[in-house]
Amino acid sequence: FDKNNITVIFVLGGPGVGKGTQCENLVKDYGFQHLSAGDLLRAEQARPGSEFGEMISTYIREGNIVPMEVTIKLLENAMRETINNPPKSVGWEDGKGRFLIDGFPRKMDQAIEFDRSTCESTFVLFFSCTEEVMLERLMGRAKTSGREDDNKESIVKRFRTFTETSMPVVDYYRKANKVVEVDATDSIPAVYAKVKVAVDAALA
Ligand code: UP5
Ligand code: MG
Repeated sequence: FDKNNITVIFVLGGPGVGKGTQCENLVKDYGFQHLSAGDLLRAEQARPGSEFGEMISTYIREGNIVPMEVTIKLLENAMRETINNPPKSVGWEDGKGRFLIDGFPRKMDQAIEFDRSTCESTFVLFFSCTEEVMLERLMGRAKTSGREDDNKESIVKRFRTFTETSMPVVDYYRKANKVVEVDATDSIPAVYAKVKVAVDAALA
């Protein structure tokens, strides 16, 4: 596909900070196609006959980052599929398109490879709050999510991977002046109000 017609926003932040929740809001108002790397990996894991199923399951339970070849291929396939069958929503007129890539890139090798070979992001929306707040949100969601990694043991590992492996990616984009940081401690609507200001500025 033609990178010049595509707007990509990376949505980053710790486990349970609210990336998926805020992306849903943005989809409604701005017509973004929302691609969560974690959701794509979980779908691949559940796909009958997938050669990666077991491997993905182990990585996710341990809070580790799945090798980038798998994740990048899933993202590219999903992007291509959307571009070939574009939604009839704002932002998708005249062959143009816009994506929110949620929870990716979360390791330096992924960031460099995706920027080089797939597409660069317009900016990075980075949500921050304390681990205490994230833990509370994840334990709340655990009651209904059915996610294999929504348990105390996996959550602690996810926090560590985020700090050690994913924060360097945020810092890398910060140096490139691409990061818009939004404090995600407030209520969902209050956070979204700040997100809208950031996105309006970026798309202007
Ligand atoms: N909630 C949300 N916002 C709130 C607010 N402002 N106030 C009060 N409550 C709020 O939200 C979590 C919960 O909090 C929900 O119940 C929500 O209602 C509430 P959600 O929007 O789901 O948070 P999100 O940040 O999306 O949390 P998620 O658990 O999805 O983040 P992770 O980054 O941990 O998970 P992800 O699915 O991205 O990745 C999972 C795993 O996949 C990784 O650990 C890794 O093993 C693997 N992975 C890779 O290997 N490579 C990748 O590139 C990506 C993932
Ligand atoms: Mg999510």
